[in-house]
Amino acid sequence: MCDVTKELGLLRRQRKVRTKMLKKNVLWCLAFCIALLLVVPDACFADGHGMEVIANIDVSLSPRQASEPSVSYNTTNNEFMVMYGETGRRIDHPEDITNKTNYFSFHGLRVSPTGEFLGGTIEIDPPELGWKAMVKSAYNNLSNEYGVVFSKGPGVSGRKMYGGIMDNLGNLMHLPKPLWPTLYNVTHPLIIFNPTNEEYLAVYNDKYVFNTADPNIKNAGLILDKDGEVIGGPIRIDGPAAIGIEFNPQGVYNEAEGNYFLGWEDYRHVTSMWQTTEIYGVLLDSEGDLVNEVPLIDDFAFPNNGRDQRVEYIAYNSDRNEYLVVWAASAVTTTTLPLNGYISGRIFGPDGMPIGPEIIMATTGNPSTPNVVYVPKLKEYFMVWNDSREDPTPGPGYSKNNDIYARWLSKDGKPKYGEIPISIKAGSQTYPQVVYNSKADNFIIVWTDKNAPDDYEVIPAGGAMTSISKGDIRGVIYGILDEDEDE
Ligand SMILES: [Ca+2]
Ligand SMILES: [Ca+2]
Ligand SMILES: [Ca+2]
Repeated sequence: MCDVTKELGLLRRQRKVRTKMLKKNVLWCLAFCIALLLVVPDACFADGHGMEVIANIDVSLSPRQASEPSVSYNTTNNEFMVMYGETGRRIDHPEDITNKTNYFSFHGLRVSPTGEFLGGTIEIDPPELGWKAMVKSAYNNLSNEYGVVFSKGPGVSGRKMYGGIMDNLGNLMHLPKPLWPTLYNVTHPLIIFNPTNEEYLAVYNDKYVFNTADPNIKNAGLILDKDGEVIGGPIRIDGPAAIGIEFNPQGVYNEAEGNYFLGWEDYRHVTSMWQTTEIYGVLLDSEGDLVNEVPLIDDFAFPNNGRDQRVEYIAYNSDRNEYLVVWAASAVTTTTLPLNGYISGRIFGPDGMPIGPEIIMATTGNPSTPNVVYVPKLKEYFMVWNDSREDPTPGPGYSKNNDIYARWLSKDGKPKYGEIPISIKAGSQTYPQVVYNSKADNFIIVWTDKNAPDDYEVIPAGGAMTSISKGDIRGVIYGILDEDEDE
């Protein structure tokens, strides 16, 4: 007994000494961090939360040209669904004797929270001649299925929007089919799940949908039931005062309010897409009826017609019932405005009205294509983008060396901590998409890597605005390492 008491006393003393030392070390560390922070902000924990890349994910390294990745998160199975398009010659097509023909296909891949592939590559739409672009999915948590949309047609022009339903393992339950006729060409397909009615809103750009005399590209929406059948629309996604070109609709469904909040690039003050643009938005109720249209940013009355705002993206903050809308802005003329390209954004309330001023979030290297999510656990937003800071001769929008960066934003949308390099490689890494996994508290970030030297030679294809370049789809799981796995 006596020995045990002695030992316990010794242990207690040792623990005291260790605790003292630990306290001392912690104090030293704190003092060091505070001193560093005074000199170099964000020196301690540049990423703010001690997160790091958990796994690199090579989604598609095929010799064909892969592009336009999209992701959704399956809350039931706790896994990600990544989708992307592929283009290029296919030597397995005997009729393609010269190997000089592009075949377009869409694929999917299920990815675990730690970055493992679950099953093989899913064929969403088989290799075919013609033209296909932008496959997107929305997760239906009530049926554990995905709504899938994409645009497809005989060429760059004349594409229709296709929609179908896929189960959680990647089996097509309702094969993608044309959802609506077009007199022109469908671009920017998007699908949003509405859990209130268990239906989807499929959004797209097309001409002549509502008025065959109007030559402007407009937003349109179709309401799909849970099996992918069109049960409503086409509905207008704008207000009665909206005139002019509308482009690139993005949006979310707000279950608390029972409505949709959507935004788009709006050219109501000008006559062409080469002129300065604004971002407008609408609230639609759960049936798709207009509640109100709001300017998300319209600075056309400013000197030199303000700035140009494009490629907006919307995240929903479930704690404050608010939205963060981000976009890439650039000066129309750099002679009077100091900044060239930057990413900025603004917080909006549940009524779609702005809360607080415009906030500038990233300024280095003409940043663009922002993509953002809200993280309830930390009550912050996490944003990714591409920029060309490493390009010695950057050109606006078409840099040959883009990289992927990320950063945390406060609940008010203000930049926090430092910028986080996600992929800095030779060549261009572009178009990052981020999705948050609320169960594992980590993110998947995927992008197109145009540095794909092993790709087949690109076969030139017609079309003014769309071009094909070599590409793979890569990504990372970014988060906090599981301590059990670390041991
Ligand atoms: Ca503007
Ligand atoms: Ca790069
Ligand atoms: Ca490739």
